[in-house]
Amino acid sequence: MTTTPPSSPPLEQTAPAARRPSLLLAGAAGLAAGVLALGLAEVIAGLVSPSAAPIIALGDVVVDHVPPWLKTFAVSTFGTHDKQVLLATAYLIAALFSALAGILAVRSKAGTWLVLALGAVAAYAAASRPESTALAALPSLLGAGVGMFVLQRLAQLVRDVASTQPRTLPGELAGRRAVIGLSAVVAIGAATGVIGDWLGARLRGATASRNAIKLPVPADPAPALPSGVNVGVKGMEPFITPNKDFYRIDTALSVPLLKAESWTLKIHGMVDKEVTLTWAELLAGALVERDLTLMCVSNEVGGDLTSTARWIGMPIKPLLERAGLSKDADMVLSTSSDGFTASTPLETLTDGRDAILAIGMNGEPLPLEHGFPVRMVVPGLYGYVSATKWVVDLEVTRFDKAEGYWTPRGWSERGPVKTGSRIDVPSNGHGLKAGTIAVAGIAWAEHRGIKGVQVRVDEGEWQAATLGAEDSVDTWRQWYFAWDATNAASGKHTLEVRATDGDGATQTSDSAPPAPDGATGWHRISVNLS
Ligand SMILES: Nc1nc2c(c(=O)[nH]1)N[C@H]1C(S)=C(S)[C@@H](COP(=O)(O)O)O[C@H]1N2
Ligand SMILES: [Mo]
Repeated sequence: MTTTPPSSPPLEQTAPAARRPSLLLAGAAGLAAGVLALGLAEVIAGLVSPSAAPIIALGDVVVDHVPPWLKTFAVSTFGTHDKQVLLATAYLIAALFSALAGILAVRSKAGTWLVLALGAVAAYAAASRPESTALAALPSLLGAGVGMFVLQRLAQLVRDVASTQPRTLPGELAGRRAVIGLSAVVAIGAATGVIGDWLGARLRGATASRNAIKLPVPADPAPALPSGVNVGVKGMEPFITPNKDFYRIDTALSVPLLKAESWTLKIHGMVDKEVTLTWAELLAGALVERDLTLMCVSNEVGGDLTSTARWIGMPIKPLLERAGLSKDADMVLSTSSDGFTASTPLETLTDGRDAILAIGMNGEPLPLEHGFPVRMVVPGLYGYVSATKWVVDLEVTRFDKAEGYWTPRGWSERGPVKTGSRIDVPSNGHGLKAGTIAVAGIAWAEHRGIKGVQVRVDEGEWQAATLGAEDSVDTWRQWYFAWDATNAASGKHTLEVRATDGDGATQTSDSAPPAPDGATGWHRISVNLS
């Protein structure tokens, strides 16, 4: 490597123009500034509110405004991973914008203006969330400010690399230095973001609050599970779903982090007097323990958006009675700390079924992502109109005065669970040996119970399956059918299932999609015999 004394410039440098700054380096500079800005914003969001982080805030706006068909598409395509897909897409878009800002910044002021504009949009999105204060704008604004400053510096670095001024470092060395500098900025930014997330969770103290809780012994405990609720067929899910396997559906891109000690629930609206319930009062109340199955309205025929847990909670009915219900009220609008709402028919909260404010799930305080510290569970209704997690407010109102989150998005204002059934074993498309084949699955008709399940092979006669023991009318029920396929021809065979509920009504064969009020149709699988 040679450095040339200024007195005798090499030939090519006598040409007037400096080299054009490298696009790649400029893009990388933008990316580095972007990572740092977002990382810093994450830290500040950790202090202010996790949902105030720019990507989360923008993502939440998207979640709230996606057209119903896209939401349905996302859930059916990505299942419960729709959130991860949305966040990954958001980060990808942020990366593209950052690179663009870098490329612009090397040439003009436009790059820094772009960062400011993005920051302002994110700040606005964060501040306009239902639960937000103006403070929520801070992470995006400070992130953008630092991003602009760093971007200017990095853009200068890129221009330096490109310049062929004799006194500067030779291009190659400067290039290497730039790469090291950019990598350092990216590393610092990423580390800041991770630390920010961790710090935020710690400061909020939700986990510490949860760990400190000792669940009270319920005044009205659930009886032991009847033996035989599990039919004991290999491949079946357990009757009670472990918390870690319990399906999760919600609109929250960042899990609300509440502390039990500071939780309150306000009951107001069409009542004689407002009631505010505290955590201490809830714990000291007469709690019940119940096994209840939860079901998502988005569940497709054959889908897995349903689980069962043993819940501990406070019955909602006495609470409403304490507040004094107006005769004209017909709905309770429950609201979560992050602004989600559900419209629950008042009669389902007062007709004696086990509608509860749950605090315990399978012997533990509610997991953070399942609504810690308190959620609603109402037997017989899909989750979107009843199972509000992180619940903080109950407004007694009317269906003609208010609506829940999903109603204007194309879902029915009321959502009683439809009778359904599913074949879990064998799995669809499975290859099997001729012989006696164990067919098993679940059936549900929450709050009506299951009276019978039938199976048919290759559209033949319907045959009765053997039911597992019933836990309660509010839980799913397993079933089992021994298919004598000893003499069945080899090749493809279909299996179908249908359930009859406690009122004697048999599941309809009509196929309907989940929207607007729950999928219908018989679950059908095929298997290959050899
Ligand atoms: N705060 C809040 N609660 C919510 C939701 C939500 O988006 N936000 N989704 C509801 C829906 S659609 C369902 S199916 C259930 C799912 O509860 P889980 O995640 O504990 O299974 O929660 C309900 N409660
Ligand atoms: Mo749902």
